[in-house]
Amino acid sequence: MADSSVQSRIDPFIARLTEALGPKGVSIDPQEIAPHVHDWRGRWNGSTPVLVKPASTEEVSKALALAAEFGIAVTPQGGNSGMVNGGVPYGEALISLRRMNKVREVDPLNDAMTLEAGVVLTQAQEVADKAGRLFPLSLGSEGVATIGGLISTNAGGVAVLRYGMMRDLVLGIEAVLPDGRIWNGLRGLRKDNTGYDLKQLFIGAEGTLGVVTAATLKLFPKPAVKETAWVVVKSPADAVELLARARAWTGGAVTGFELIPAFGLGLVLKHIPDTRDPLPAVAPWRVLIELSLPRPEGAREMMEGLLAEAIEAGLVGDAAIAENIAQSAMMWKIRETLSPAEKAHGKALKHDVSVPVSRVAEFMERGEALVKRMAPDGDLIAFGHVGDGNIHFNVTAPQGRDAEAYLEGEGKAVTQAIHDLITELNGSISAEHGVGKLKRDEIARRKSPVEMEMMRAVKRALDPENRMNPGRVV
Ligand code: 2HG
Ligand code: ZN
Repeated sequence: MADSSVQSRIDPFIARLTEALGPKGVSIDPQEIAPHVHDWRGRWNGSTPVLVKPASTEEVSKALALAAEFGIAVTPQGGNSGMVNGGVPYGEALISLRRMNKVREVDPLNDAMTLEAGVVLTQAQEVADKAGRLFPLSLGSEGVATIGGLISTNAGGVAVLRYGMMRDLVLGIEAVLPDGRIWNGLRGLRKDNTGYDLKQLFIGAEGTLGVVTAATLKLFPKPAVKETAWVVVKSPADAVELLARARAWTGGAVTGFELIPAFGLGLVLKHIPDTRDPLPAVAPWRVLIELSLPRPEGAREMMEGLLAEAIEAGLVGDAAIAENIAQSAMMWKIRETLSPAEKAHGKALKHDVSVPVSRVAEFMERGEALVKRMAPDGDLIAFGHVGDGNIHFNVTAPQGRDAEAYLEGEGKAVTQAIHDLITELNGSISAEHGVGKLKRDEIARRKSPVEMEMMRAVKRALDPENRMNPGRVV
């Protein structure tokens, strides 16, 4: 985007955009643009000549058709809460979908709702709730993350164990192709075997194939009651064993099962206001368990029985069951603020990895030994979705060192060693957060040539000019 021929096309492009979308739909105001061109963790700073703010699918279509006409590359953006440098523009025109925030339809009998891309996740949860249903996706940034971004990154979060990733929650999508054509694939069908499932291509594509403008999402019965427990365990191996027992004991009612290290808990208590340890203990790990049940009767007894049996079996040292919503909210707050607490502690090498659940314990043991050897002065903060085999295995730069230099320099060898271990264990080096610019080279190195060639073929077929979020994913 830096070459002068692009520069000369930008001004007429912006003029035509403004004609097509009106002044509300286009901004070149540096102040308005500023929050869109760096990420929330402050690691990446980009730039854009223009912020496009369409209010409808037709406006997205017009904007992309003009971008095609003028040969301008485009970066789509939702809530800008991504983790892999996927939504920050580097000279591309930036399309923010936030003004597209309408609820198009709620269909309780079909357990479905159709929302525009800019609807924020907490709003989506509320829409479902008002209809007497549950939209189960739940994650730390739910107050800012948008449906379009969550689809484009195939978001995960803390309920994947029971309800799956975003990919599993989408029945249909509407998307605008790089040339401006609109594809209305908003089908609310559970069964549709009419060829390739094209919506799945756009889910997790990080805006590299087109712009997702709306989606039909699955709804679920609203649980009548949730039981939350804070459980002290001595090892990830015991946590995994506890999960298997919890699932069997409750007949599949486990909706949350999150691993929290004592060190991370300490960071939360230190950096996040109004937090309190639910059950002070010396053991190195905690597990947050949530059960969701259709009826209150017997719910508490179910959790108590599970924990009593696990204590008896030596898997659990101690446990506290939340007595009320405030207590369970505190437990969840600790879990959800691990990431910001880690950020307050210092910049970290982020490893969003997964292995089969049966290999989590081995990964944790070998990974910990590796960090002790290669980064003895860094802090390991390993936490997260143990029930999905997905651990955020983060390592901070050693105290007193220039963190950025470490992350860009010798820290890279630590990442390589962790990724080698993950590869050996048949895992993924990006379980949840996606690829972006951050892991683009890494997936190209680690996926087989045939897999990369299929991905590139899809990209070429839909975006032959490579104008959609170029330099991300493939
Ligand atoms: C979480 O599970 C998020 O809290 C963020 O995916 C993880 O900061 C991280 O590494
Ligand atoms: Zn996560």
